[in-house]
Amino acid sequence: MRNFTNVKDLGNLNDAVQEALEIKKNRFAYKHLGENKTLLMVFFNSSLRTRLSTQKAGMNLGMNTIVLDVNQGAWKLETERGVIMDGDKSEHILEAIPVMGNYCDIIGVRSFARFENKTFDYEETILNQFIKYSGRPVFCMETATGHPLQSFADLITIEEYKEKPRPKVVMSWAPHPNALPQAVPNSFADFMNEADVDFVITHPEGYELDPRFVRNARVEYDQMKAFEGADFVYAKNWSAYMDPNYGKVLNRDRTWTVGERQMAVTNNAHFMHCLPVRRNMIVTDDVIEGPRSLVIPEAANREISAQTVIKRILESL
Ligand code: AN0
Ligand code: CP
Repeated sequence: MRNFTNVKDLGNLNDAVQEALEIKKNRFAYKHLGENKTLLMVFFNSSLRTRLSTQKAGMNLGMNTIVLDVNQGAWKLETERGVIMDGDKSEHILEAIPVMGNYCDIIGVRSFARFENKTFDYEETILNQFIKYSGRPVFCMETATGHPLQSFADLITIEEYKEKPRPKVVMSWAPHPNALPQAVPNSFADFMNEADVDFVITHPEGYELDPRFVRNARVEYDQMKAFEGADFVYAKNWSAYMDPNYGKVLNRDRTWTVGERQMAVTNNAHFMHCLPVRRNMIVTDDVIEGPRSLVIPEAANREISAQTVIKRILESL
């Protein structure tokens, strides 16, 4: 694998999950692969899990890791070509990227949607600039439209906890005070559409996601109906995708907050969320602390998804 930007880069998904589960049994088995190799992780946005789990994954593989927080200590970067740089940006990303490429063997990028220009976001302009100009393999650590390392970890978690061959997985919108990206729900839909699950998406009207990610998934506007018989509930907030409301918060309706009322109609479902989560907006204290909550094992599997991806990239160098 050269670059990792979406589910298709993993090839056969079942094989990828099995490989991840093998790695989990002995995470130091490939320590020789990364010897004298450097992983650079570039963050344009905050992170707890991605930062720690990906760094740990690189170390498990014997790599040296460098982390750059672009907005804390680096020069402010211009990203649009053709701009007269007489403002507050000291450096252009078109120089910064090849310079970064010189100091490493693999680059991970975190760069959220900006909601200023839907085309700029949905063409994955920043991620593609890294792919084109760094001269290095690049992987997505949540960029404008996707978070495949998260969804891969989610799928590994579902594989570990499922109690039937083809579980019902329901992804539910839930309220949040701020405008969040569609990256996590886009990727989760992408992975669930490829996995052997019965996949349902539920959200209020106006929160329809990009049809390229939804594909043939069932969309149910009645949250209680969607939750009936669910084996896994995957909660997430996202801002509107559809024009003219792209990037907007349309409502903060807390009847959508996942609580005992909704969980009661499920098949004793496991609760999932990628974290960070706002309690009593997205999910109640009782549900996230309850015995069916998987938020901690899910986060733990971020190390495993990252290690599987970095291992495959190292093998292709
Ligand atoms: C981000 C998001 O919703 O995309 C990161 C989640 C992994 N969440 C926040 O910014 C709160
Ligand atoms: N789930 C996730 O990617 O968390 P961070 O934003 O803390 O990395």
